[in-house]
Amino acid sequence: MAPSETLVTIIAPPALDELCINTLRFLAVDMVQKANSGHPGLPMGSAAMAYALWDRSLSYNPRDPHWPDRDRFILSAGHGCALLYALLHVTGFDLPLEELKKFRQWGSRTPGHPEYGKTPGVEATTGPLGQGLANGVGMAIAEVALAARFNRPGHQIVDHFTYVLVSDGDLEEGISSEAGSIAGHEHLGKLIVLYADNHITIEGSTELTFTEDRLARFAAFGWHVQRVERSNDVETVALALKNAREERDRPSLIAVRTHIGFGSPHKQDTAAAHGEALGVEEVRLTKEGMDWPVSPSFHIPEEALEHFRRAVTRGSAAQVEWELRFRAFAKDYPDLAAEFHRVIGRHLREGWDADLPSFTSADGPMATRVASGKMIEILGPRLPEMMGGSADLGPSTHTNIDGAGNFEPEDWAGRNMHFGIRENAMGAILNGMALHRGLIPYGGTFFVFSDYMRPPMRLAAMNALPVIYVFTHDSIGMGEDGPTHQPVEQLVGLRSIPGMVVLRPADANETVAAWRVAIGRKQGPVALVLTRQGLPVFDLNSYPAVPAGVPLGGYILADSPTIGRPDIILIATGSEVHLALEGREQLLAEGVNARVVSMPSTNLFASQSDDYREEILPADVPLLVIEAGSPIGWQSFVGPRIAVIGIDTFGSSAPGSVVMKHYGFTVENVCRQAHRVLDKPKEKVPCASESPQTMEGSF
Ligand SMILES: Cc1ncc(C[n+]2csc(CCOP(=O)(O)OP(=O)(O)O)c2C)c(N)n1
Repeated sequence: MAPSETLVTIIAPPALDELCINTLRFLAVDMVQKANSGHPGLPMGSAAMAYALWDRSLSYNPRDPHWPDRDRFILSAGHGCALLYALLHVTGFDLPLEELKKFRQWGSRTPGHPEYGKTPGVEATTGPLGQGLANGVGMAIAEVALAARFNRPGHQIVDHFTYVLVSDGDLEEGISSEAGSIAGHEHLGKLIVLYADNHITIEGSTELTFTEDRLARFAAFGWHVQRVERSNDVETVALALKNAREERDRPSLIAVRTHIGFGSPHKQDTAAAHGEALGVEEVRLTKEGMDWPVSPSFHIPEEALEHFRRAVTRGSAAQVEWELRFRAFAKDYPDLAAEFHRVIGRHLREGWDADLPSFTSADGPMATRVASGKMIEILGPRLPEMMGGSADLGPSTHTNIDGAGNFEPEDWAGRNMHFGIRENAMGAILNGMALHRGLIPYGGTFFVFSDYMRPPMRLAAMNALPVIYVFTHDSIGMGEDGPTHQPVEQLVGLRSIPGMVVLRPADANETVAAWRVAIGRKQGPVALVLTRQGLPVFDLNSYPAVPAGVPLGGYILADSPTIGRPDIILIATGSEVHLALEGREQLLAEGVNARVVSMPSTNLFASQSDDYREEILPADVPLLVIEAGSPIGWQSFVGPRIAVIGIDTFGSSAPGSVVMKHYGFTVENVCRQAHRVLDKPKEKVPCASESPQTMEGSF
């Protein structure tokens, strides 16, 4: 284990540096005070190290926050966002002082935690502690992957650092170990993490809960670690940053002994500096104690502003220098340069979806996970920006791109990622890769373990990030592993995330169409929910509606137009669509005209026009939903009568077909429930169910 270096100097910060640092501190103090809400402590304590980074290391252009080769900076401790907003304002980003005065107010560009897309210069939405650190790992992975793909001898067009500022909370969260372990393993030397080691969290001292040697922990992950004893010692922080930049073989963690609420006579080094404004009197005392004018608030000394604003010329020069380098690169490698622009702009290659396979019944039975694997094999070579893998379940999730190599320290050009059994970090790393741009990231695991990566999936949806999840073993139908591995409530859980598109295809051809939707969706994540077990394949001759129907979320798979309006509509998703088709046959034989609607994505269906939805599900026709998952959520499909054959308990360990049968997923039960729906008087649909697995009622 590498010992940590402790850097101590005795140089007092020069007056200008101090002025700049205090400008950041008091802007943050005033923002929180005016809003009477927020966290002043971290900004006050970390202003000096943030200043050292932004003034001495970070390469960025306030006038073009999206310049591709800028350094990335993520404030993982998002609750300290007043510091970030202050930095963005003074350095010249499009964030006027007025916005700082509207901190945490309706419609402002200064929300309570940094939100990607809302504030120029904010690289990631942060707030859920630990996620930002793992986003940084994802960005650093994207950087080396793109460098491996595009850089050529004499042409370094991808060459930037990723910086993250973390707090105790970030490092306490388990995801920091998952992400730290991957970063160390992958030797991500251009990832540099500043740690605000202030010994305080909300409940008090870190002595309460957090006493391990953090630097030793990260050293054990393979990181280069340094300690800076005095937070206000800009030169020493700058030196530590320089050391970190020179260390190319290992990611760096720099623990800086900061003091929460620095300068506040009654709140420094206490949890009281956390989560609430200092108070008018304490603000006054703090400003007086640091020779700062008590009023007006939001004071920015001219010399400080002038110094900060040099970032604009410095940043423009850095960008121009890069553009010149890019021009030289484009001259020598025009195709590669065009390709770089294409992937950074998230444009898909012309013809990427030409001649996608159509499977026939002779190919079946085929699990949708297998069909998905075939699609990844086909799309991988067509879209070299596809990069992903699995949380140690590759052979099951079929997420490998054959011949694309493994992403590993010896070969960062490899596109098959091995995330290890680290779902939470996998999700956040995928987000970081998507935020960086230049890649289409995807990650797989068993559907039930999507619960372990729900926090980053939620953020992917919030940030409209094009991340693709490949979730297999999608229901109790996966069988023997039993209830711990059999998802029940995951479908409704994912569908309930705003902006998440969940697609549960019913066969190989729906899977092809689902992948087409997933790749084509440039704004927002897509979860593909796939079977372990083999399923029959819909011949496109018999079911021509499949390719056009899947993108609409729900469509008529089988109908009897000659018989006229259906008596009942069977809505099913995934493997249960086949059961619905069998049930329909049986019902027809019994004189009931049933329509089968395949509904691979309720989210996509819900976004169709009223007319289309009415065409598929006429309001006056009873519905029977068949889905091996929680029935919750289907109430939005309001019909005169609706019943759901679903699951409102956990699964059981047994072969999949046996479990399905015992839980009511049989033709007999489909027909029985259909008759019950039809036989009921319109107004009275009882909520009682005969078996715990079958829920029905009028929603
Ligand atoms: C995952 C998660 N859990 C809980 C919180 C609520 N929370 C906000 S800040 C914080 C802890 C603050 O302590 P620290 O991380 O050391 O920050 P500092 O005291 O330096 O401001 C907590 C628990 C959160 N933001 N994210």
